[in-house]
Amino acid sequence: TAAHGRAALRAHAFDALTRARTRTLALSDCVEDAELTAQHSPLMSPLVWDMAHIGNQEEQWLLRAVGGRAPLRPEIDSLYDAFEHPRAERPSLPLLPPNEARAYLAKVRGDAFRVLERAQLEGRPLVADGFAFGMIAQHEQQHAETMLITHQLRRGPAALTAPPPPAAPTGTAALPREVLVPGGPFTMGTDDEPWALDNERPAHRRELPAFCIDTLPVSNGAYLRFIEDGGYADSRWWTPAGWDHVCRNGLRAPLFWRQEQGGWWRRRFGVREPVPEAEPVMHVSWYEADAYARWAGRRLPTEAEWEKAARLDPDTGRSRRFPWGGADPEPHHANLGQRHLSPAPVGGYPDGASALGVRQLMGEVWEWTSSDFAPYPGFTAFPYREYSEVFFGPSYKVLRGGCFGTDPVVARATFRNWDHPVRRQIFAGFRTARTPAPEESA
Ligand code: AVJ
Ligand code: FE
Repeated sequence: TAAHGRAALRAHAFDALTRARTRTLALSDCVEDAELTAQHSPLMSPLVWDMAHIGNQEEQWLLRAVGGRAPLRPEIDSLYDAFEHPRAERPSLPLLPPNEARAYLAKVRGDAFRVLERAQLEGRPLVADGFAFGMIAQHEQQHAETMLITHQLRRGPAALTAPPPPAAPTGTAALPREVLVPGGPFTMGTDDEPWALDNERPAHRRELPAFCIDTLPVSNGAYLRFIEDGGYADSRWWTPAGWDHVCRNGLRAPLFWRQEQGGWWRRRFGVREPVPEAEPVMHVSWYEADAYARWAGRRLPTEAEWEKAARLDPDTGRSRRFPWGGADPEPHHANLGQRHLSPAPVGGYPDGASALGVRQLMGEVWEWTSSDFAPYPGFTAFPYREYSEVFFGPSYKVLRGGCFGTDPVVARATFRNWDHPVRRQIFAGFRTARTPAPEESA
């Protein structure tokens, strides 16, 4: 019945919001207050800014827009407006101190649950299917991932712990290096995923020529061969902008890597360790991913190619919700949700492979694509232009698939992330692709 459906939707929204809050508080409570107000990198906000910004977005959408309530603290809105203050400047703002940020989060959440209890969850698009509640759960989880990035940039002893991800099953060395995706149309984007955000809509047909895509993400070991072959010193592999960037900044390895004692080491969440060769490479910019692909005689996949490889079921011609099918992500499908603090070795999670046999598309590392962030045909901004629309254009490249720190409420095969091509602090890696010769795809 409709009432039963609404009760299930309410419970689903309640769970998504509650899981997000548990994570936000865990990422805040594991360090001293002085570390919450400190700026660990000019690229990031102080953690205490993310905390109150999460509460402020929730207040604006769930209490004011859905609940029709008056502002609780209108004087703080501008402090937490991401467009008014760049990240580097946020530590010098009169931010709510940690105890006030926590109290504000708790007050807003209590009221939001009362709004959720009464909301009709049908009718106007903002509340239909619980969209606003799902959007705010996704917003909080996206900021929790941002806070996880801040933790990675922070110096000092480890504050986070988690068990290591599972080892890859035996036999991964025998997997084909790449998968041939047949030419033809597929459905990109979605109309019927209730909590999909504006930039994932509408569903539309895309016609793509045949292409080959890596079965697995590029590993640290493979990337080391690019470094050792002098890849960072050879302008042939780089776009002009990428070469300029590498030279100006003296880049010679992924962020957080150091060459010491005859080998490569990395710092990860406060722990120094040898670079594990079997893990997907991470903390590389788009420029580095693009250069590696050219050195390897290949290229990055386009965003449409990535989604087709992830979603196409060749038996039905239809696009799946997830690489493995229609089922919501479970721990055996993908390394998502910060259950672990690193990606799993390449070749893992066979249960999460796509119909065409491509592995680890969801979770592990965000994957750079060659595509600029652009609207789909028929795009309409909803519910606010500042979520996606103001970022469309050549300054941002699309990333797909989510990483080990992405919550399942965000990780959809249609979800689109984007960032500047120089960014390396995000948990991003890549896989490569190529266009086959005509006789290969016949
Ligand atoms: C989609 C991850 C690029 O963090 O800038 C958070 C998500 N938008 N608050 C970001 C977002 C507004 C966004 N990304
Ligand atoms: Fe935000």
